[in-house]
Amino acid sequence: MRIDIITVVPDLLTSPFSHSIMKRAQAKGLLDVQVHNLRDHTPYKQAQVDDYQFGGGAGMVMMPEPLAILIEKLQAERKYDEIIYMTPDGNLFEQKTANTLSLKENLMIICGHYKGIDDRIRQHFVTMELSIGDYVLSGGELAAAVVVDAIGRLIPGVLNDETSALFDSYQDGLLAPPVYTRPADFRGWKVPDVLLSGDPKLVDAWRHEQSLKRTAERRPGLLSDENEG
Ligand code: 6GU
Repeated sequence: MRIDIITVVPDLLTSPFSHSIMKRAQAKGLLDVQVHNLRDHTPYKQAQVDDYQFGGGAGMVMMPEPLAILIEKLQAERKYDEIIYMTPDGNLFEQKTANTLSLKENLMIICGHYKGIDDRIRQHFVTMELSIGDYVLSGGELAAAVVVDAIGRLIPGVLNDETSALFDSYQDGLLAPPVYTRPADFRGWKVPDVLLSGDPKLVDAWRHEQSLKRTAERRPGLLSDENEG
């Protein structure tokens, strides 16, 4: 999968993809993340990419021209399955969104800054708008990093058995069970006996029961069809 990210703060997007699973996904050739500095593509003087908003009001708006130039340059190179705009008023990004997007070939992600991007770009280029939650970030970059990480680890071949996504919280609609490692007795705090039993059936049953218990306690809405809201 190839993901092109458009931003005015490319530095915010270097480290998130340079470690751990994202690093391995790229090393294996399964994921190619390209970060583009919008300022390198603006036709305006002094690398200008934003301007005052029509109608007045505080805050700058990202101008349509630099975005259109860069989007069309990329579109001329390959066909994009989705052109995603990261925005707090977008659709909530959930595991099922990540699952769907992980099967795509080419994604473009636009990170907004300031008051956001000129609405004509949203109307004429953007095909999907995503928010990562009900709070406001200074820009779309951290949200884009979250989305790319969540998608990237689901690309077939990225995770091995040990890191399998099958056991993730949310993947089956339940929260993950508690986990333990050595020592079996730490300061007198013991690991549940069943995990030391060596009986995989018992262990599976215990984990499932713990998942249900945690989900009921912490996120009861996940157990019903309705959203928790
Ligand atoms: Cl995608 N962008 C910004 N600026 N804030 C957010 C967000 C996105 N998702 C939640 N808050």
